[in-house]
Amino acid sequence: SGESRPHIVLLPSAGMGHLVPFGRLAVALSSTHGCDVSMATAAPTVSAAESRHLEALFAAYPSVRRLDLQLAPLDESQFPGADPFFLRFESMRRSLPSLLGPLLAGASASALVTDIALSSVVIPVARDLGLPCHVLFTASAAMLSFCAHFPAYLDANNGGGVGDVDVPGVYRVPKSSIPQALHDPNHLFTQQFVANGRGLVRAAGVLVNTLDGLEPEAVAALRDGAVAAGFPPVFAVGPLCPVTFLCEDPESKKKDSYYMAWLDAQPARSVVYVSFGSRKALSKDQMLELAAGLEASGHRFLWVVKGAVVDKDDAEGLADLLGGEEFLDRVKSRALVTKAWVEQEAVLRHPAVGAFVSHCGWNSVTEAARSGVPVLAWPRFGDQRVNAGVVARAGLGKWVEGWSWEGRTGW
Ligand code: BUP
Repeated sequence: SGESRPHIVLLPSAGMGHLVPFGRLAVALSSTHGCDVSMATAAPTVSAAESRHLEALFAAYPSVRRLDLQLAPLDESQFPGADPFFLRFESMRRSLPSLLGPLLAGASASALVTDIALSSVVIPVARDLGLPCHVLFTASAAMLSFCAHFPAYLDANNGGGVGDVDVPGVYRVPKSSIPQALHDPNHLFTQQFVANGRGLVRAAGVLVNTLDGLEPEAVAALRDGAVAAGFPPVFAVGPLCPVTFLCEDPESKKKDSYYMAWLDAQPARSVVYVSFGSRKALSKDQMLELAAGLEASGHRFLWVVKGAVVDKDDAEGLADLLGGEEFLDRVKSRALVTKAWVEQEAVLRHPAVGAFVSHCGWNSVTEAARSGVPVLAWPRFGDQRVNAGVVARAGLGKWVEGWSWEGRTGW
């Protein structure tokens, strides 16, 4: 690479919802925009899916360099019951101030792009090192506007409980759509989220994986300072282009993408693809109820089942998760149910897929938008209800707000 190529160092946090867009940005900067690119990652990753994704990325794109972060151990007993991905955010946030200087001194970086989850600790360090620091916001612009405004809302609210939040220039985020953790000011995620929201104004710019046409109000309000005065430039860089390597479960690779072969055998637009993301598992009761609903629908379906929060802990067999072999037997002529990782973006582009029942993780929404598959939004946690609002407003699909995750038996 020539001396004049800028060298961009990327700092993703944890979880596939964060890593996937960082991988896409790395490949775009390196292959399309003529930049040298390094990505800093910490091993072992929280999930096996992340490790496989990173290995496939670095193997397929050797021009993207890997920088290893040696994180200091975190005393997890301080955070009983915390989500393992939030714990990784925290250990990165605590380690990065001392790790970044030495890491970047050897890397002759021109600029940094940090994940939003790390941004309030990375931006000040970058500033001390004289490096411009951009933030990659991996969720929607609607969520970015909420994140930028929420600290001011809390300040004005003076310790009162969190209710509906009017994001200036954007719209009202009803109390029911606010990520559950944010109702508790002492929650680890709330402390990270508020610090990151406050710190955003000091970034050199914010990249968001959306496009103006999808979220015109939020992008405009961020850019014209309605959400937060002095907000840095906002670049709607989405939907980030999927990279073309395959990152499948080794088991499914052996079977040569059995799910793509299965899709090949189905009529055009006849299959409902069902996935609720990589971060949280459904409860057993929810799974049984969903199975009953899918069966009763009479449609063909491809359902990706998750049995645990972190895939490494997901030992239970499919039949056990679904209460026995009977359901699988009854639907096998028109359904494929799998616990393995599928290449979702390729699934959504397959002509047999006609609809996507989705939790509305933001990457899933952008992939559906890119492939033109309508979404039936069934959000569960975190930013998903805000994203489902974008789906409904932008006409990407439907959100039946009355559908909850509480069942007849009150689980
Ligand atoms: Br599960 C699964 N295959 O089997 P989201 C997910 N994905 O390719 P999440 C697969 O992981 P956060 C699978 O295409 C998307 O790019 C999917 O990100 C891919 O949701 C990514 O949609 C998942 O944002 O993360 O996992 O809930 O909570 O961080 O949004």
